[in-house]
Amino acid sequence: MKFKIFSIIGVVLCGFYAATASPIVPKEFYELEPRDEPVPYIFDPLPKLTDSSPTTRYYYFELSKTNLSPDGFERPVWTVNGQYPGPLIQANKGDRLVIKVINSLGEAATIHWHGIFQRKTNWYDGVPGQTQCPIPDGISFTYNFTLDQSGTYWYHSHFLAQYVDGLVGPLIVHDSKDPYFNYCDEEYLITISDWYHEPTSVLLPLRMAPGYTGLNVSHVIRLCDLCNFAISNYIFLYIACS
Ligand SMILES: *[C@@H]1O[C@H](CO)[C@@H](O)[C@H](O)[C@H]1NC(C)=O
Ligand SMILES: *[C@@H]1O[C@H](CO)[C@@H](O)[C@H](O)[C@H]1NC(C)=O
Ligand SMILES: [Cu+2]
Repeated sequence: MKFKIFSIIGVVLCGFYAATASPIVPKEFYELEPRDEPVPYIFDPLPKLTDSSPTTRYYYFELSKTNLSPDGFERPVWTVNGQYPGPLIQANKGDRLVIKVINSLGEAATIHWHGIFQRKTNWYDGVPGQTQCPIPDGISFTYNFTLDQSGTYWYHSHFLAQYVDGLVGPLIVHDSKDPYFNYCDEEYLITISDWYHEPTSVLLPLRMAPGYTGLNVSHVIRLCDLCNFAISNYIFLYIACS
């Protein structure tokens, strides 16, 4: 039986917040299971989750600016663990995620878990100036929340326009009751976003200026062009990270 599924996550425009709250230094630093090895997931099947659930899944995110060339043009990229897009987070519905974020960017940051309900853990939603103070440079902050939903999501910085500079990654929540669970051989994940050669310190003032009529998009990569190939018995998860 052949079929195709496109789980397309709608683009939600997240505002740019530049909150100036006082730094909060956590009382204790937790030692978490490191999960910082690069996981190749573009055009590789999604690694299968074998752990029994519900469980707590620990991740370690070090934010840093790293020179990368995602389209052949080298520029500083705002990364998680030196990777763009950021490392894959995979879990099952009902699991708890504990993600220790260490900010080594040289500037403040937060991570927002896009689409996650955060019921009863609103303070881990990662929106600076609304649900938390920005994580200052050199400081860590541990997010800790449960997943009572399933689907194809992503995470991104919610501070200034850092996610346009690369601070994004996929977040997949599986469901043991997924009706397509036994119908596909593999699942593939593709993230789609605009990409610029100029940092947002240049782009953002242009975007916010009166009379803005659109950026010069001659540098935008069209990753969608890569998605136009034959598939069968695969589930493709598309995440629009813009
Ligand atoms: C995460 O939150 C749960 C529930 O409040 C708590 O029991 C656990 O200790 C927390 N873990 C960390 C590492 O903060
Ligand atoms: C847009 O960028 C390209 C490449 O740098 C340049 O050749 C072109 O003149 C720019 N167009 C405008 C309207 O600025
Ligand atoms: Cu978002």
